[in-house]
Amino acid sequence: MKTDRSSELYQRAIQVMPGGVSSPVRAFRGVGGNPLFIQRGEGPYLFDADGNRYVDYVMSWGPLILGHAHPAVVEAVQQQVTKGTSYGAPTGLEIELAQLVIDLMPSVEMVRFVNSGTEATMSALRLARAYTGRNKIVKFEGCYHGHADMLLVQAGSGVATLGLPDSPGVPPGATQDTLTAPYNDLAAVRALFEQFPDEIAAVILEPVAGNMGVVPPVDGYLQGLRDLTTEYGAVLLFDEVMTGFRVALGGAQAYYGIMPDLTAFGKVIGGGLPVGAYGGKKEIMQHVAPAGSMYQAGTLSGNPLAMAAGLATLRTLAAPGVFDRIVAVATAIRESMEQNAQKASIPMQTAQVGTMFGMFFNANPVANYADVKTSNTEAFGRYFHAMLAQGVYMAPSAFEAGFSSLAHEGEALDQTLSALEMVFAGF
Ligand code: KE4
Repeated sequence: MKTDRSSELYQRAIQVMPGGVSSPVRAFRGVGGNPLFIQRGEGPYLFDADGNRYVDYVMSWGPLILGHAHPAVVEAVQQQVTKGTSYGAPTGLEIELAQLVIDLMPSVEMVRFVNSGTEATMSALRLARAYTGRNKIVKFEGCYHGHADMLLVQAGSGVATLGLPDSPGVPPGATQDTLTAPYNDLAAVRALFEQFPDEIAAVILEPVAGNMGVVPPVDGYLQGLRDLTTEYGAVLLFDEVMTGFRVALGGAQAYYGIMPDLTAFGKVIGGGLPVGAYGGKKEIMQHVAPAGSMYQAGTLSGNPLAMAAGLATLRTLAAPGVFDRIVAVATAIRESMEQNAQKASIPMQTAQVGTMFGMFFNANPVANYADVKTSNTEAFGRYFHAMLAQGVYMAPSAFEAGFSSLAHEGEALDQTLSALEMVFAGF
């Protein structure tokens, strides 16, 4: 691929933006080389500044479950923008999207909109602390919940990709109440509750971990966390920013049949525009200002453009048969990875839950962050660039997930399966 224009843009970008990007994981640090600069997206494709076309499985890190520039989303945003971009006052659009989230998500009775997944988890944890009157929180090694100070502890995603020992600038006071445990280890969580029986406000987790690669919960794990948090009076908080509307239409809570007390949302809920949300039991949500006294606010929260994009996305996604078609794409890719790796005797673990998928260059099963770190990230870098050379854009990090969309059926999927066959045969 000729990428001279991307290289020129990168040289300019690093002069005016740290690392030349607006978010670290976009910088290719985990796979080597410089990032491609994108001019447009269309259906399953990204087109870079040099005019190269790629089948895209990053999908803006999850939001674009219908593909790039889906007509329903474009139409909704075009209609809305002619009425202005933001009012700073309530709109009917927020009611409609809140009701749709409540209809789709089994545990959610009330919703507050924010502008990102970070805001959603940060606000939901403040609410859990306000509701319980407790300060400690439990998170899991390798899970990433956005960049709020208290959560930048043994985090996944870009923190893992860059191999950061957590982050400078986070004062000890911000993380002194953040307890961590290995993912998929119930005994470790029980031990924390036995050590701090009436101090833990919430347990927050990705119900399917997607920021250390894809690591599903082992049987009984989510139910065990539900039982422990109920026993000790702590809030069970599902961070469904990535899994929401993606592992199932009703998220991981529908897929596994576990009811959290609070849920954080992002990504798909905004259809590619900046939307986050948190929601759950009315009894808890009523503590949020101005109904209650737990303060949280946002100039652009519930923005009408973003609401319109989210509504168009979820309504299209909820139509009969649509979600299953998107799952079928992810299944075809995961199966192809397994078959081609086996044919080429490449040690590989794959994972897939609904429309998100991942793989590790690892001969052994992967159930937590310590296992993930025994994977071959050098091989992942070679795989990433070999796929890119075949015109397939996977996540530029071994600690991320792949995302299928409604647009990937047909030619784009065929190109992907051929690329996987070629790359693994020549690995
Ligand atoms: P945002 O603040 O980036 O909208 O959401 C934070 C977040 C919270 N919870 C989960 C489970 C998430 O996956 C994320 C964001 N994910 C990363 C990468 N998987 C977004 C990409 C980026 O950081 O640029």
